Amino acid sequence: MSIIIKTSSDIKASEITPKSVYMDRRRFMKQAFASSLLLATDAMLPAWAKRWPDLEASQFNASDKLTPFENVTSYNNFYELGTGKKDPASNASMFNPEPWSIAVEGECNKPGVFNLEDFIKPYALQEYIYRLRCVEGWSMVIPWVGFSLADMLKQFEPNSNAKYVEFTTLLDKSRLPGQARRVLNWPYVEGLRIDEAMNPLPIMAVGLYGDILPSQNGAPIRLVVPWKYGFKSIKSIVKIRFTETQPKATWNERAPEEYGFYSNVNPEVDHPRWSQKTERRIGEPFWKPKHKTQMFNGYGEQVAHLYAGMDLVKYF
Ligand SMILES: Nc1nc2c(c(=O)[nH]1)N[C@H]1C(S)=C(S)[C@@H](COP(=O)(O)O)O[C@H]1N2
Ligand SMILES: [Mo]
Repeated sequence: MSIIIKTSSDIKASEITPKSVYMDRRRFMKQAFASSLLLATDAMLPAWAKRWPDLEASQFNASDKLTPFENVTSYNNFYELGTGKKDPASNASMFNPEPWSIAVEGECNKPGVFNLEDFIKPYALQEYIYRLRCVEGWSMVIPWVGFSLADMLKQFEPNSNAKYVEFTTLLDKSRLPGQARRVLNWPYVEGLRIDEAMNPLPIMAVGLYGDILPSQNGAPIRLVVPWKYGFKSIKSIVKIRFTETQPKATWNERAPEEYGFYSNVNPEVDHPRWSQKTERRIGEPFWKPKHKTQMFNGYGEQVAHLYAGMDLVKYF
């Protein structure tokens, strides 16, 4: 198995999208964001969205070639904005992620409701280059902007009853029109065991490619859990709840025989409809060979201990 954990300084310069492209993108996106809010100027963007010219690289970065921005933002699963892969991008302008607040509830000493800016303020944002591996058999390599989920959760002082963390997406048909159709039980809910959530890998992402998250990728704030299938990385989060019992995760509830609660990337355990042995890298030409899917998406060193003694065929 190849080692994928590298710092970004180990990555060949040719493999990285040049910073100038980031910065152009950033300018473009700011304009797009501002115009979607009917704001005229850059100066009116929220303060948290202005401070990412030179992000420090995470120590867990994957060494794969980045998936182009165009693919990352036009091939999406976000059923609240439509079930087709191109729907979330074409419907993105319907979803205005301003204003935004996040409620933290449940088994903790310091619950509260926070506006997005206050919620993000305590954390140093970093760039995390993580593969997102969808259970459907495709993957992308995305330079996220975010901060450690564990650092964030600790601020709220979970108590000893906090065995799990539950995350909930915004429920609002007027902003997420896909919720008018009952393709899933809305709102979208996901969950992690508390020790998984406290691992240093998962992040709360507020951006990609050096800028704020486009709506289709889960604006303004989402989870990214790099050793699990994509559907665990819940988008557009409005509620975080510490619970004693296992959260009723949307896809797990919908079809438990297809989508397990754990959903760790595992090439040995196939989904009933899709092999998990290989993955098609979005944005690569069709004639390029598929990539071998790695156990825990390559992060075994960081996370295998969480499942010591567990039957990963039963607890898939
Ligand atoms: N709220 C919400 N979160 C979601 C989804 C969704 O439909 N709704 N789709 C999931 C799935 S199946 C995947 S593969 C990833 C896709 O993230 P991306 O579009 O940023 O690549 O988001 C996940 N998070
Ligand atoms: Mo997915």
